[in-house]
Amino acid sequence: MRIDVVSIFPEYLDALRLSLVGKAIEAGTIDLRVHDLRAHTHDRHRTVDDTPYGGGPGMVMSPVPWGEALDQIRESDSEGTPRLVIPTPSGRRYDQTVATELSAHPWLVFACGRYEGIDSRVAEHYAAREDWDGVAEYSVGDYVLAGGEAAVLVMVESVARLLPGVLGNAESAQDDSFAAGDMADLLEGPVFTKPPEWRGLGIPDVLLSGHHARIAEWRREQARQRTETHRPDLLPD
Ligand code: JDN
Repeated sequence: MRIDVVSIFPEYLDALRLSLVGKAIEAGTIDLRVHDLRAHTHDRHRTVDDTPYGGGPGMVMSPVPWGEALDQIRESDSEGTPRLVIPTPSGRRYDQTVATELSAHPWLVFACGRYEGIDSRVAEHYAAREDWDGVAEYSVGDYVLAGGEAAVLVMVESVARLLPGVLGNAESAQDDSFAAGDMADLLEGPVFTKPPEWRGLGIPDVLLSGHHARIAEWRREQARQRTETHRPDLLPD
């Protein structure tokens, strides 16, 4: 999968070169290319923002450098068709279903906004371009960030771990909270490892019993209780 990210803080995306996503890059599973939006400005101050039409607080990102940056990315490969992904608090909620959808695309381009966001004509333009595979706007949660970079870290990591060969067997994506499978739609319950006693706290007897069916049933009940406490919206009435 090819992933391009455009930002005025390209160093913010350096974290993607660590750990799991970093290994996927080194293995060639992900081709990550990070671009500085300011490379597509032409004035002395490398300006990327301007005042909002209609008035109001803050500044809006100009469509001009965005158009240049995105067109240059598009022109770097005459074969594929990129999908444009824009993090924004006004987008569709990003969840595991969206991550799975994105993981099926061979080429994603993430546009990181700052300030009050990117001039809306950018999304409108690339949605109408036949040489692009559409545009999607996502919110990673009901809170407001200062820009799209942290949201892109979330989205790229959640997509990367779904790609074939990225996760080892030991850390299968199948039984995570929010993934499909036996514990579908339940949060994960508590987990334990050695030592068997730590600061006066032991391990639930059932986990030491060796009764696999009872362990599975206990875990299911713990998951249900955890979900009832933290995410009752996920349980059926
Ligand atoms: O997801 B966010 O809270 C978010 C905030 C901003 C953004 C993109 C995403 N661009 C400017 C603020």
